[in-house]
Amino acid sequence: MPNPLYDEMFGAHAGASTPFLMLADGRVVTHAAFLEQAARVAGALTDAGLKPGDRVAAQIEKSPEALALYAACAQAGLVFLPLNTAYTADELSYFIENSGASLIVCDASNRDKLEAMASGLGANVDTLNADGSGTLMDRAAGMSTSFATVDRQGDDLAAFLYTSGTTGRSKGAMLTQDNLLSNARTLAEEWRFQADDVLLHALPIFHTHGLFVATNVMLAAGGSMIFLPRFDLDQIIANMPAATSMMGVPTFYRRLLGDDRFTSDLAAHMRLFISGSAPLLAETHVQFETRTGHRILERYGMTETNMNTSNPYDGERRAGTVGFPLPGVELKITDAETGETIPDGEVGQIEVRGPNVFKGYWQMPEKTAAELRVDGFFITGDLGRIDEDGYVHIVGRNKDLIISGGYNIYPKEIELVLDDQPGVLESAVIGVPHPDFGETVVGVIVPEAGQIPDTEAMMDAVCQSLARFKHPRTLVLLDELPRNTMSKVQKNILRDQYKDMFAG
Ligand code: MLC
Ligand code: AMP
Repeated sequence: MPNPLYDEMFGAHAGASTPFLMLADGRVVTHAAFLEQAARVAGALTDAGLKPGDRVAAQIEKSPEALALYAACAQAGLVFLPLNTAYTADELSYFIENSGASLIVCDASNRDKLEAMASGLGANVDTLNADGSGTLMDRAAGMSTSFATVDRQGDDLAAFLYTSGTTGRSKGAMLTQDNLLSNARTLAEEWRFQADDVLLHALPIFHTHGLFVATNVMLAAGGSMIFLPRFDLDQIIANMPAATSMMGVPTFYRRLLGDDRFTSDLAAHMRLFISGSAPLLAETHVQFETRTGHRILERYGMTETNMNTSNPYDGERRAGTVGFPLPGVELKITDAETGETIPDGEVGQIEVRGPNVFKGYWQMPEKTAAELRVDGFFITGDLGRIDEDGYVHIVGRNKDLIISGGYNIYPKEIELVLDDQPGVLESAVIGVPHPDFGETVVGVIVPEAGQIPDTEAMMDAVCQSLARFKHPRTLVLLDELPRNTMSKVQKNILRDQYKDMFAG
């Protein structure tokens, strides 16, 4: 019996002495060594009593061992649940409780905090540190380098990724083996990745982009990755000569353009630059081409669907568009009220269907039903149109979402914290343009009558509850929020009012 994800992405490279990960310190991890490590970790996980279908939550730094944990989960039939390293204890406790994770893997520095939380939730804790040390690897060291791969079907769950929502409650997107596999195969082919490709990988590996797009595509192609712990300009520039390709969020490309060392000579040998997770300004696209002669290939996706569209590898990569639906992916623009498809050229909500689309939200049938139609179309919450040549343009969002440096931030989560603070009548959190992050967070506070809320104390409360990237860059006080005749807060007016606050 097979395990499609493990067999095709990982098992296919068993015994291969080809390079898989090239690390900043010069070490090279071959495919074979990586898979032996993963088998040991799979042994340690099952030895601890984990059964197929159990969830393994991981809040760990990027390292080869962290990636081996993902491979080990695939091999042992466990559901991998990676978590942003910036999440606070408050945020984590929700994910762990909601997912019913049996094991939490964390950095040793967080062990005490997580153990206290885990014991109440019936989960165990193991550690895995940035340098590859920790209790998980200690136990793995005593295991065999071969592990009997657990049988799985394509429809079985491979991963949960939590995504916030407009109500402020995060939802666990259930991704199947087929979701991940179908997208990896398609993207490797569409973007012409081969075994001799070397991807410059500076993205985090706890989200779709760094894990399922970048890593899975390289696994599907049998190529290698220069695996950097984070985006650092010096490291990117130093390593680019050894790479053939790079994937990044628009902030990566804006930062590269802001550095004089990033020249056409440095980029001349590169085969491909890919951007996604947030809108790439047409201006950045043009500046990049002027500087390097390369046209960035922009694609569009999301946690629930993996990748949906891409500009063409051959043919015109059109600035300000996200290209065409990928092979096997259907995309339509619909009227938000009626759900009917509207004519090309008109703006409506983007809906997608295909093997890439997730199975639903974990234990949230109403939310699943609200976004995933019975006919399989997923309502993305993005607004777009299809131009006369078939290119998809994303023109806005039907969801109250801010994207800062490629990270999603749902205003409701921050508003709930702000509204709770003394002296606050209500708040509205908005995204405004930011030269580095694309958008950044501004909190607008309406004080209770006669009160002057302590904004410093408010920021402390936000720090306590929410990850750093969600923190408002600034809080402004206003007598009242603009509302329409239905009493709905008009955030567009606020966004317009504060749009130049951080303009570059
Ligand atoms: C870091 N900070 C951020 C931030 N990243 N604040 C807002 N938005 C962000 N994205 C905080 C830091 O904690 C720091 O806090 C301060 O801002 C300045 O940090 P920095 O040193 O400038 O940031 P840096 O560490 O360089 O990180 C920026 C970044 C990083 C853009 C490199 O955020 C990043 O790697 N983003 C990629 C996100 C991603 O992979 N998204 C994919 C989601 S999947 P302090 O305390 O120092 O002030 C998806 C689907 C799809 O969306 O289609 O792909
Ligand atoms: P996430 O929920 O983190 O997966 O983020 C997905 C969202 O990011 C999408 O719904 C879009 O709003 C946005 N997104 C991803 N890629 C692009 C892109 N190329 N252009 C514009 N928005 C994008």
